[in-house]
Amino acid sequence: MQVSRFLRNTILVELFVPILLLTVGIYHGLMQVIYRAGVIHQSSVAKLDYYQGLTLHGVINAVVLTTFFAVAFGHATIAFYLKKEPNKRATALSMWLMVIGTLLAAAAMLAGKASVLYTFYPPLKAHPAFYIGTAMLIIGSWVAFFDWITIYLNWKKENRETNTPLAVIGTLVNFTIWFVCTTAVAYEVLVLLVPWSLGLTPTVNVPLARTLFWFFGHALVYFWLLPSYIMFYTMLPKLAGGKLYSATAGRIAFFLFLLLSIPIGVHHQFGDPSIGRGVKLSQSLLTFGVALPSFITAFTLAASLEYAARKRGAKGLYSWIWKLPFFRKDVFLFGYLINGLILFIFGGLTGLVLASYSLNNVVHNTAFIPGHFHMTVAGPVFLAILGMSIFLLQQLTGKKIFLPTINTIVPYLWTVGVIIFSTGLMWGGLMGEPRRTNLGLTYLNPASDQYHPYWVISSMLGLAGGGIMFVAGFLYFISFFGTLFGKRVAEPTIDLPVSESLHEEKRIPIFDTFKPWLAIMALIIFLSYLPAISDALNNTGKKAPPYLP
Ligand code: HAS
Ligand code: CU
Repeated sequence: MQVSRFLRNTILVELFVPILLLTVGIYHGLMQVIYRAGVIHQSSVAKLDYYQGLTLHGVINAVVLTTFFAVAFGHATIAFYLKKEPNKRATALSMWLMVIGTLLAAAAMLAGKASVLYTFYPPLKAHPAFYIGTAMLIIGSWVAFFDWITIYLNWKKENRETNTPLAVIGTLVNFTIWFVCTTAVAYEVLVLLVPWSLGLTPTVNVPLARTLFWFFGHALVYFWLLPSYIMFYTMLPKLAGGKLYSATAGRIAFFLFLLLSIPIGVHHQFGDPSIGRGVKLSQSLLTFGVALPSFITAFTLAASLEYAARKRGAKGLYSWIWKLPFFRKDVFLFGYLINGLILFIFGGLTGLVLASYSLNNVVHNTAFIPGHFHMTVAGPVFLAILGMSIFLLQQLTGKKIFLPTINTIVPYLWTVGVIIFSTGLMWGGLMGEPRRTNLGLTYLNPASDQYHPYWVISSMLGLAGGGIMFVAGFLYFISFFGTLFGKRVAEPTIDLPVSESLHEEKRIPIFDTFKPWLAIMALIIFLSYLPAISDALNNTGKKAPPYLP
């Protein structure tokens, strides 16, 4: 499908800016494993310290890249499926807010004035530019969303009896979750943190800030995940050469995410003394509930992949797997998506360990947590972002993929790296290895009185896996930038792969409307968060003085 030059350029900028910054983010990933394993203690290249590097790593990779990509991919999906282009002014405003906000936050981090990690828990305090920049990035993404709502409503008026395309349902569900959850972090930032950072208020209610952060922070992980789910449902079966087993299953999964993504943030606060046990237990149970749409997805996709393989003539109970197009360069996106899914089996299962209120105690705040989340956010999320970014780049510029063999093996290399890396971190975590700690300076430093040799092997595994991930990332950059600066060979287009549904998809009105789902969503959030916020307001303890890193 042809799209206007304006939309093409906007999407390209929204892919280019975060991928360029990602070079910094991935470099700091490598420095993390090097510091943690105690190989070197201070970066001799950029003179950045451990927490400054960890903040850049987390904010760039997990917040900037994911938000820019969700907006760019949203533009592509809405335009492709609804055949309507977004409003020029809103789209330009959205892009500039995101770009300028990111530059502000990046300047604060690079200047060493915002080494507060991506969770910016007070009493860690950052320069106001960090908070204001992040807020602008978020508001920019809202502007794009508001415009898509108008496009959707107009489309629906003209197509009352047509089922809204699954990818559009996914995009609108995702940005609704995003809009609701970011209002809490906007309150935290604008009402609590910015005045405090400017010196206008002397203290901050730390339990309230943390509770508002996690109201946002857990839903954030599904905001990262849902663009990948859209690709899994609407593209993967087609790329595999088959059909989607059930599109209705996809609709159910997206609406369940709408209901359950937000009211479970307290599972990140099982160790917070300010929140009562009843809230923790109920949100632990709801967390098991949110695994349901992922289980639905796992079974639907496995059935779709098996169908594709059998269509290609595969036989046998399990051997059909080898008929899938793992290393075919023309469907390289398949490799990115399938590797993400394989990692997500382990990422999801470790999430269920963490969701258990009692088991969580064993590993809370240990290296087990980054072990878990590198198999989720650095698995299905990151691989889908990389794959789709180079896919869209190729189509929107009409250029040929640079070094296509390299591009095809990147996701496999990355996956091997993540498996080794996460195994090291989770093993260490089970032995009490802390997260967010410069082990090389402390516990793994033989000269220190904190020396703790148990964690030598686990952090060395982390180093080996992290090194492989770095190489895969580096190869990706060669392929991405090589494609960007290559020669044009075709007309620019957007042609997303579209999976047909295996069973004829009848329109079921309840799965083609938002209103009742939004009402239930509001009710569950209200019931689960009213007691959490009330606890946070009432059990503040002593107000903490600001701590400047
Ligand atoms: Fe998590 C902490 C629980 C999913 C990210 N999580 C984190 C943090 C991050 C994160 C970043 O309850 C750390 C935050 C921090 O800095 O403190 N998580 C869960 C649960 C799920 C889950 C229950 N997490 C994610 C996703 C993330 C993510 C997705 C990013 C995108 N997580 C927790 C908890 C904590 C936590 C606690 C707090 C821990 C603490 O103490 O601080 C569930 O949504 C997971 C459900 C998933 C499944 C897997 C389904 C499998 C699929 C693959 C199928 C494969 C196929 C391929 C078909 C049940 C869909 C077949 C292959 C062939 C070859 C044929
Ligand atoms: Cu969570």
